[in-house]
Amino acid sequence: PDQNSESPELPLPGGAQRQHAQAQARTHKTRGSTNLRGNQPVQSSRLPHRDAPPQFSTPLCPPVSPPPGRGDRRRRMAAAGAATPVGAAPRVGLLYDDRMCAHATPDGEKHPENPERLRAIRRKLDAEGVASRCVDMKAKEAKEKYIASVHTPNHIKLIRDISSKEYDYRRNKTARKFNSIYFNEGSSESAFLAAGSVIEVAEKVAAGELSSAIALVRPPGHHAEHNEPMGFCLFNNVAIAANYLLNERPDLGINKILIVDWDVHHGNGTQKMFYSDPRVLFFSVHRFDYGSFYPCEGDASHCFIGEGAGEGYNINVPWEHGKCSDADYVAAWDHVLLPIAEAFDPDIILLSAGFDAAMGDPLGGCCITPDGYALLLTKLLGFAKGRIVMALEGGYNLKSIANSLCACTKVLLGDNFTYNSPRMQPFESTWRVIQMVRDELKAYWPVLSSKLPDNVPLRSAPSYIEPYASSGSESDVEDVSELPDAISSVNVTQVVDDVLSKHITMLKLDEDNLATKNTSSDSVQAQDDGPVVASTRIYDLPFTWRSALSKVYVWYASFGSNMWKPRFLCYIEGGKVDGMSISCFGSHDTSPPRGTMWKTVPHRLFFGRSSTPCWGTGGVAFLNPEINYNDESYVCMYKITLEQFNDVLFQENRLVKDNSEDGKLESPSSPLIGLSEIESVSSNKALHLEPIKDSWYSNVLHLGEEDGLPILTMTCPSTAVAQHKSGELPLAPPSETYSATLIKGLVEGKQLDANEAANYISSAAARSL
Ligand code: Q9C
Ligand code: ZN
Repeated sequence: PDQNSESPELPLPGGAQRQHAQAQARTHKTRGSTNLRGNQPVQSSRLPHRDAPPQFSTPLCPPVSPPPGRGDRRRRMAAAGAATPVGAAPRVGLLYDDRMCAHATPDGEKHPENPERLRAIRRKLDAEGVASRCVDMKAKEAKEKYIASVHTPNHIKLIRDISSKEYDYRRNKTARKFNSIYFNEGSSESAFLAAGSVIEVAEKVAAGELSSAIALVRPPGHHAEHNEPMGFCLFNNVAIAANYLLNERPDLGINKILIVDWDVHHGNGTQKMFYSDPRVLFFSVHRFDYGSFYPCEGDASHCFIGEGAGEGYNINVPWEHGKCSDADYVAAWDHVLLPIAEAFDPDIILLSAGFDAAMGDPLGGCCITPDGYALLLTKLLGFAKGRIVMALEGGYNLKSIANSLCACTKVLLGDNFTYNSPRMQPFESTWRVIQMVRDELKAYWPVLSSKLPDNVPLRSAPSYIEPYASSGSESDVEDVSELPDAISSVNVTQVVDDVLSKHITMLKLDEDNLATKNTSSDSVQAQDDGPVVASTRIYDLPFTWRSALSKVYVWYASFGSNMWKPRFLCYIEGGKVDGMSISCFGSHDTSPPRGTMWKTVPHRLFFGRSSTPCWGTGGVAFLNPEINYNDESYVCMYKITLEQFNDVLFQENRLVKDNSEDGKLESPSSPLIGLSEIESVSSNKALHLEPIKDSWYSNVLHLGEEDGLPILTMTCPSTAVAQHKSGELPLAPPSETYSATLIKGLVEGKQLDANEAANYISSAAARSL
């Protein structure tokens, strides 16, 4: 049947999924002859065409197929020769250990990666009576020699010593040298326990003593690199366990490991550790947002497929934006992960189980439901005789992680479940991403060469990335004349095509560069740096986020000197105007605003700080981030791209540097406001930018919407307002020249006459906060 006509319908009772399981068991039994590498992907051509729907279940939305019930699963596992005897309940290891709660912020500062995460999960598993059905396990510290298979001696020494007394004075300073890392007196022990715990459960599952297992560990691991902690991760727990099985325990017969990383962030550390290792197939599905989502590295893109013997064994599914749901993940499973897993035929699956793609997560911005996680996990149980080891990575909404993990535990315990979450469609972008990934990998996994179903119902991208399409409602916009023609007909597909075609150009460029590098006489340097890694820097990130954000429009609302357009244009075009003592660098994209518009907002305007390099002595304008309906402040709004908004934000916060050596400008390599930040500022109204928390304008406010685009401004955080109130920070009237600039803005913008404008400024300067 045409699977498209099937898709909107309810689960086929016992249908596709069971077929899948049976096919699974068959192929496991029949697979015997392997070629040289033992796991050559080409094998898959002999297998049933697993990715051709409907046989391979859902073409798009989740639950065309219910997961198998208890009985089905036992039968399947028995057929596949699973450790669990027929009729016996699966033995599921559950490792929880309070000692991993010792790692916490040094001064009790709030942090999403905190000890409550483990406790919340444990409470839920207890309350649901799920924990008592599992095999209780305790943590063991990892031996250094095992950690040494993925980390440098220096790194191990740092993590071992960081909690010692000798570090008391420089612990915080050391933490600041790394990206998104904190340490306290408990960090060392927790880190060694987390790594040891995953080893412990993986060994038991590999040995068949357990059917599957869950290690509730923290700190998480998948961002940790060879020689540095990163992204809340100290040791790469999953990578250490994988190496332990492969290198230390040949007796257990684990020769091929599938690592599935469904944390919302890219598993950059894990990817690197197995990049040229064909024994480990690494699959990561994550938000990429064209390179603007943490960790903001190009190697999260789909072009990073591994190298040398490991070519084809690294798979990235990089989402283009947030709001991805069960449907998107199921599509990635059905059309990328499962067909490859089938061909790879792992001996065990290690799951980097972050739950920050869960609905309600404060960092992830996606919306996987607990049922969604259960379904994804169920689909994995068909491989490796059900030997799955889950290791916690991220996940920051306590309720979401507890519910999701509970649903997963029940799946491992063999409980029957029916998918009950609302059915959604995958995004258009999901289909495109999946196709890109398949194209990139089909040479290695022929099963991916088949055509994806067409005419599937698809959701269009979330509105915050819908580029501006001229709507005809521009009567309010004053300078429509400035609208370049080019922008009027842009659509999402266009945006993506642009990014991709440029991307392809970059690829070619880079290959050329490499070729010249390798043959030129200065290849001496390349030797010094170790082997030239052909895969690095192919994806030019600054370029990528810029080209993506250059198609997204926002209204930037100015309330200070930027209200005078010639002064604002300095941030776009560079240069300076009357009253400014230093020049602006300008934006990367120097095209003028697509529109200008005035509004008043219910926030208090005040003047604080006592001088600036640009305007000299006197306070500068801030908007109190707190809403107060008794206040009315003028804002002049410019319709600019999100790329330009970031450039303005960089300049306002002095993040652009003049690199004196070559005279080149240096600005941050990743945006402060990417698509996910637009998302979070739109729902939370304000976003205090962590990376620049000590800068003056580190707080981005969402002041509403105009023609479907967010109105954003930048001001101080509310902590600074409190300091201004207490006198810790000065309130000061603006200098003559600065206030003259604001007045010119209000007058030339036809909001007030000169007198009114002067009054507006002086009364704002005179009022107390
Ligand atoms: N704009 C894990 O989920 N965020 N780590 C930094 C910078 C760091 C997440 C934000 C997120 C790390 C294991
Ligand atoms: Zn994460």
